[in-house]
Amino acid sequence: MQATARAQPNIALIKYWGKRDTIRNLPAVGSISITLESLYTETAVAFDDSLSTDELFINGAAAQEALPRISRCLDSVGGERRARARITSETNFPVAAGLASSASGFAAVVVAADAALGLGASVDELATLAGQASGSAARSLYGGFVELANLDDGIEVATIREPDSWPLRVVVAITSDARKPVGSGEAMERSRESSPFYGRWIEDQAVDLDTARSAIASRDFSALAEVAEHNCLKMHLVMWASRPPAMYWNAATLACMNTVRDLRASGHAVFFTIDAGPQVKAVCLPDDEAAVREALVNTNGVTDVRVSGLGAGARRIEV
Ligand code: 2P0
Repeated sequence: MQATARAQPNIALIKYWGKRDTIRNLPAVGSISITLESLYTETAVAFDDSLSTDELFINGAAAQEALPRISRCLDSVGGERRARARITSETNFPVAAGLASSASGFAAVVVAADAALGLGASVDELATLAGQASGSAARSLYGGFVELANLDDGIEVATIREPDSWPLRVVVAITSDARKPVGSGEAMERSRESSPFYGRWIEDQAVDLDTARSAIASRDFSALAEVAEHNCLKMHLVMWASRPPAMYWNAATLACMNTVRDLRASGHAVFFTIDAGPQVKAVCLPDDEAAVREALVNTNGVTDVRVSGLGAGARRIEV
């Protein structure tokens, strides 16, 4: 009745922003991401008939606020009549600060709960359950380059390129470890309801997905760089034009974007992407990693830099 899973966050290159069904948490658009290797969440789930409520600990502290979503996610795996559970989660990076902790968190929970209950659900089934809890979590069930496609009645997630066959590197510049001012779920709904650019964002996504898929298939770094930065900036402008606006950047976020553009102008293969938080993820070729890391460490306002390759999907681990 107990199991532990490890999952890594993923970084979307073509972003998920907006929901078409808030009850089932279905995304309004498809997305393409890369699963990281060296940032991770490890989650133990222990079902225990003697517990009267679920209990959640994140990095050693009781996390009451996050419990209702985790409990609903466990219900979706084990049914509402399941035993209550003690969930213990450890991450090696800041939580809820735009580093996709909900993606690795929910991916780890569904894998650990399925294993603890001995259910043997398929990876596809677990991705759907993780996606109901948090849209981006569905992608962390898979490794390498991952596409989440919208079906008429759900989602389909798959690895479209293995990590070893195009080993990009990601340099994450951390500019703040404060919790985000507004959760991404709420900010997405604001965008849908009030951003004048939302309709255009949804319409254009298929073209960006096609461009990125081709660039990944042919390992065309500059084509991927161009479409990923464009898609990222477009998503943020949808948020900025919402009422009230959702703005996740700080001054250091902009400084990092300039650092990345300067690096590219001087011949380095690197592009940036930014999610619902102020951190900047610089994606580069292995030969450019040292220069990118050095430049970001020396950018004003950067408090920490983490480097990662591309990694595997969520899986059970023995502890
Ligand atoms: C993404 N983000 O594709 C986009 C880009 C943030 C910006 O998915 O409401 O935590 O739980 O389904 O997955 C963050 O939102 O949203 C996210 P919910 P989630 O990675």
